[in-house]
Amino acid sequence: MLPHLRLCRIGLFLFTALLTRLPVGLAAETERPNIVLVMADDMGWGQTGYYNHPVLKTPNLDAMAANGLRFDRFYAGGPVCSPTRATVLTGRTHERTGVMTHGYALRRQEPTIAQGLAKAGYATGHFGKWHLNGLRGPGVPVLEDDPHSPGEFGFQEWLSVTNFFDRDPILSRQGEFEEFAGDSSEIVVDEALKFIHKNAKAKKPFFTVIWYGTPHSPWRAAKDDAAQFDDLERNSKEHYGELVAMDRSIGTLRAGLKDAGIAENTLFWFCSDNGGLPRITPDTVGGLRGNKGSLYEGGLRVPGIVEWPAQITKARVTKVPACTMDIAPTLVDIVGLPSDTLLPTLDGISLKPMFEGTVLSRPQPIGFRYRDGSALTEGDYKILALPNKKKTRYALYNLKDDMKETQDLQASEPKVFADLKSKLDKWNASVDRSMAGKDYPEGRVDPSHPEPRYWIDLKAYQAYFDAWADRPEYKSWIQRARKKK
Ligand SMILES: [Ca+2]
Repeated sequence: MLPHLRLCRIGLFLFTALLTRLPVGLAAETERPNIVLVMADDMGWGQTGYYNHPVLKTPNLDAMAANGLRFDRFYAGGPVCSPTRATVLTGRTHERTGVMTHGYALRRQEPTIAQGLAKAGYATGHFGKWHLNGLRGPGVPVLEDDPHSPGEFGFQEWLSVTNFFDRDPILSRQGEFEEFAGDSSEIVVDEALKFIHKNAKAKKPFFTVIWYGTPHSPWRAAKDDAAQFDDLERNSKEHYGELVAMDRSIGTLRAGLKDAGIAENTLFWFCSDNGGLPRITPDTVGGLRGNKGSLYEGGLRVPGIVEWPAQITKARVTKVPACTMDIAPTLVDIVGLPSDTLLPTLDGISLKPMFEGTVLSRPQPIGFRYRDGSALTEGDYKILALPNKKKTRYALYNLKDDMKETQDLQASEPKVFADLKSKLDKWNASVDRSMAGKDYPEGRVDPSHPEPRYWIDLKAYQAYFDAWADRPEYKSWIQRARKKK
């Protein structure tokens, strides 16, 4: 048995402190918070100023961390992008939701937190990369009648693109295509702020989701943003330049919330969708093992910060593991949504007690699955089960002593290994049941659920080939599609 469950008992001192603060707490409880979820695309754990990155400065993320709760062990639900996006919206590990890897559509049978919040009277908006509609290839504007658009999953307003996007993108405003100029992060933040200000003025609580296209390839930064990285090779220079703009847009967003007078009771949650990229220098993952696509820490561990001045009144850093599956259950708890808002088989837990500072450890493990491999972390330990030819190769690491996962402890700590292996087996069996559709009222997966496709194969997008033939992000794809015909 692992010593993982240690709830901190609130002492008399803390209790008194809470009582004296009651009026503030009560007000915050009766006034539902605004919610802003912001996610980077491929930003690694090491790529922040607060972890002393050797070349990148992130003054705005640093300020956010210095005013909120910083997670030092925050995990993306999957080691690549669509999977993690599915976990954010459902509170479930991605294979339960049908999102096996990038470019898979989220099953329409999955209830989302956006639907729950919309039903409870929140204004809901999605801005940026979507990648839950089953389309592969560089991001194109989402079609109005796409059965897997953000609108179909609870977002009343959306300005969205199917996948990664860069400078001067075309985005889709609920099906209307609009061309923009400038850095992609700054564009989506400016548009999200219009939505935020409109709802703040109307005194309507809002749920704003901003999913950046940065620092995913292609890497094209503004000259001024990239200039400070002149010593780096081209890709790294542009990659880091994009992160400078992204961090600036975080500053714009925080200032925008303050200007609207709503920063105090807005829960602002920042994270990345998977670990950092290889072949970028300096290192993106802060020395962890593995990169995007891996179940080692470098593929899963990402920056994570929650700022919510009304509830998180004292800045804190926590080493308690948390993950993107926790986001939806936390919001259900905080807003007081009905218990059937999400499916009952969840992988995430509410982190609300953590915001209140009363939790010192996580009451249940976190599991991960990707491409025939799986992993599970509980407390300081992590077990991995990775495919090795036709067998499974296991490993056990103590992340507290060995953050880089170099010392396999399965022989020296057989009890811990056996305990975690049995928990991993049980969790894997549960995910298998969900994959087969057993969590749905119908007891099976809707047979019309699509397989991933490339957008160049869709007639609706082929109509734009002439108009888009010279755009740098689509040029080679359109040429290839025309050759195939
Ligand atoms: Ca990504």
